[in-house]
Amino acid sequence: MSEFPFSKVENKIQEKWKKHNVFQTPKNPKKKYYILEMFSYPSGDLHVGHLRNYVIVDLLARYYAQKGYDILHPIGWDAFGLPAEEAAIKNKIDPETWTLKNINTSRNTLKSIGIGYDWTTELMTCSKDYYKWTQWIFIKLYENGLAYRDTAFVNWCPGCNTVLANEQVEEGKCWRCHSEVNKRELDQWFFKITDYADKLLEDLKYLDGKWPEPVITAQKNWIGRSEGAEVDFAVENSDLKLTVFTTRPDTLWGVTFAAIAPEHKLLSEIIKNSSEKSQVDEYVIQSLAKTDIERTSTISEKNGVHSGVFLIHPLNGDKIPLYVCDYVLASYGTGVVMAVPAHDKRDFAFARKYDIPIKIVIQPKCDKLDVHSMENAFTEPGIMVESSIFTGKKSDVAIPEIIEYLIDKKVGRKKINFKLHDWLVSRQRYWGAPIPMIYCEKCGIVTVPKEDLPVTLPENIDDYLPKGRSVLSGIEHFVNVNCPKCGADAKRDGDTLDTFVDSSWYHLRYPDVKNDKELISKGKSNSWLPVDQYIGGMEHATGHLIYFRFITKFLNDIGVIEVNEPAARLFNQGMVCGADGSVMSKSKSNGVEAGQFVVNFGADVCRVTTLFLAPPGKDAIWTEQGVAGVKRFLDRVWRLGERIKSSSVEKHTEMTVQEKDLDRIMNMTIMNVTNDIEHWGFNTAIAFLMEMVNKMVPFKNSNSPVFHRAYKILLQLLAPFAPHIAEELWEREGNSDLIIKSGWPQHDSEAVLADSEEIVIQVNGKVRGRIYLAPDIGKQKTIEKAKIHENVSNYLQGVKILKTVYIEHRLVNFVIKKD
Ligand code: ANZ
Ligand code: ZN
Ligand code: ZN
Repeated sequence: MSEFPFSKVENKIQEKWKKHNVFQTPKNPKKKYYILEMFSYPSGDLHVGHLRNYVIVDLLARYYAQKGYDILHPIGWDAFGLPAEEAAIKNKIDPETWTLKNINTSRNTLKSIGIGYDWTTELMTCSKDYYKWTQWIFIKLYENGLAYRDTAFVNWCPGCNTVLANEQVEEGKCWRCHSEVNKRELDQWFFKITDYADKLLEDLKYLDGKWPEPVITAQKNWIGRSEGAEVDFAVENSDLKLTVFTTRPDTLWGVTFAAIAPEHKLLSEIIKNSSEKSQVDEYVIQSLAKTDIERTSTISEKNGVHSGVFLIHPLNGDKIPLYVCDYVLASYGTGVVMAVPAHDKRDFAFARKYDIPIKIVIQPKCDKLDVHSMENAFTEPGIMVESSIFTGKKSDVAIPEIIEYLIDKKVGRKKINFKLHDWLVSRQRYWGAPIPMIYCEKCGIVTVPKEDLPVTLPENIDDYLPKGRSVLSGIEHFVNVNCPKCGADAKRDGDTLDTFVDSSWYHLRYPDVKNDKELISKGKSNSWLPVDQYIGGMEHATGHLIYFRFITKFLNDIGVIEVNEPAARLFNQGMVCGADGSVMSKSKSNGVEAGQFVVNFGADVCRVTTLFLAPPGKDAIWTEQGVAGVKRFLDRVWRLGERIKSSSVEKHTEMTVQEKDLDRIMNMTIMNVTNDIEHWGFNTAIAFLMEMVNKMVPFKNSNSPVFHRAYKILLQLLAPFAPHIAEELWEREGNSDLIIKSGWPQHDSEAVLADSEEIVIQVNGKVRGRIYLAPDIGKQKTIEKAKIHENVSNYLQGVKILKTVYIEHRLVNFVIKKD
């Protein structure tokens, strides 16, 4: 039995595509579709797990192209960053050589599986004509007051010898090398992303239903909006005051102590004459060695020391002892907390431990609390007691009135806080975009003039090893410059930018990669933005995906682009695991090397296996049986092609019973495959194609016009999944044009309707999907099928289904609880 001769065919077809320039981006798109996978890190050898993302994106690009859309499907490399540098230090080659070599390897693999990129768009963040614009964005942010320098306690990774952004610290450890992160006080550059906190949160509503719910929720929590008040407390025997942030101004009369963060800027000033100074100093040193997680963990016991200083309650004049406590974070709110043991669990435990008085100011409606018998804080709303003029009021209702009262007395104000912090962007490492700033003794901080951009990274340096200070700051010919304003001797900034800055805007460059006058022209921006479909891993929910939205919004605000969100739709693909069940990775050596796999089995087997393993959103296990099954399928398609080749088409006559059956199956397949592609059911789409082939193989009459038509349709439907074999067989059918230009088949609803019915699936009354089922399938099966529908299942993840409405032959509606 003959097999698909992939090694002969695939190369030839790739050459044919190249000759026809099929994947070139159209100049003036009418119906545009911009599809993008998350930026690739050039790690060199790719394993088949890496390919999932590329293959999914390519499938959609080809599908939409076949449907007549104008496609932008670009490729580029997130080429700066630590791994290149570490490899350089280890192997004594420079990071650029290492990076370019790796890009070359990855690029060849992607070419060998025939991904349809427009290679003229290829960009890399380490090239001068790219990072020129990264630096330009930095300067624009600076000019708009959104980039600033500040001394701050920052996350320091001793393993990487550099600072990290909050988003790069995972459970107190470095996201890259997993060293324990500690705090260091350093002068650093920040982007003021907090100015965009409100917009980043507000605009999530536009992404509802278009971005995965877990990403939206993760962003909401990360931004962490919290409404409350700031209240000023005077420091006793001093002119200083401390401001607290509280979400519970209704508990103000119950404050019995206050707590300040160990890193608070005023702390040393406040305790300078205190009798407790030495014990506070010691406590501060201990706290800084801890991670934020350790400090705020709900299981560890809260501790602190008395500062020896008292605050004055702004409303009743009480003397309030001030403690220094490491559970108070300097980076949130004001770094000072008014503590109300009766109504806050943490304060309650602390008060019991240090024997601090507890004062009840909110009573439950029915019960009556007593300080001595209380076993925990009462944190619910209730009726205010012993609270001056507010006594007797409902606590939650009184909050706005209390804030008015504070404003009136000039001791407080309404305040909205965000958990989101400003984005720390300077790094002390070599392999990144230099920060385009100059320090002049006379002029202060001066930006590099636009015509002098890019500030290029010095090449061939002796030592890439950071020594607790920036690598670049040790390179004389780099740091010493003349001030662009006054000409005097000045110094360049020696830090480089976090690579997340590079990847925050790359999607804006692809439509206009060659433009050396602007980041993107108005015309290109209007033609192509935003990205229509973005695809990548869930792990970027609160890092890259927040930066990417922030920079897009900023560039929109200063008129560079017209869009306000970077990507209209987002899809999170799952991971690919090796045969051992754990995620494929180089370090675990459970990866199947992609280049070699393609040599052994061919690109199409590789693609279809990847897509057939599991729904794209779920994790999948790569197995040899999976590969073998797919190979068998493509070989059968190939043999169908040989049968067709040696047959001739009969004149159309009245359809036989078998022909009617095949015609119906063909129409069902068109409908199901189309529907599944649109709803992320690539694996089930392949299953439908397999079923169709299974029906065609035993079909007796090779000369039947219906058989020939079904075969043609099969090739068209198969093309986005297995483009090489489909193209070759299409050519053998005598078609002069490429299959991608042949259009997408339409099903004949009458032929289909004869046998199945459409069921609409809703979640809370909104249509989230459709399935086609045999009329006699019954209630239970229908509901089961509806639940696992790819799109619908996204909405049902982690929520409680309160009720399932079923209307026979028509509809399933899941009523869920949303919190
Ligand atoms: C008094 C109070 C009484 C509070 C009460 C709560 C309950 P969210 O919702 O997360 O914004 N807080 C303020 N700044 C803090 C900091 N830097 N580190 C640790 N805790 C801090 O929480 C705000 C509440 O967390 C604030 O309201 C404050 O305690 C505390 F019955 O003030 B509250
Ligand atoms: Zn590290
Ligand atoms: Zn100057």
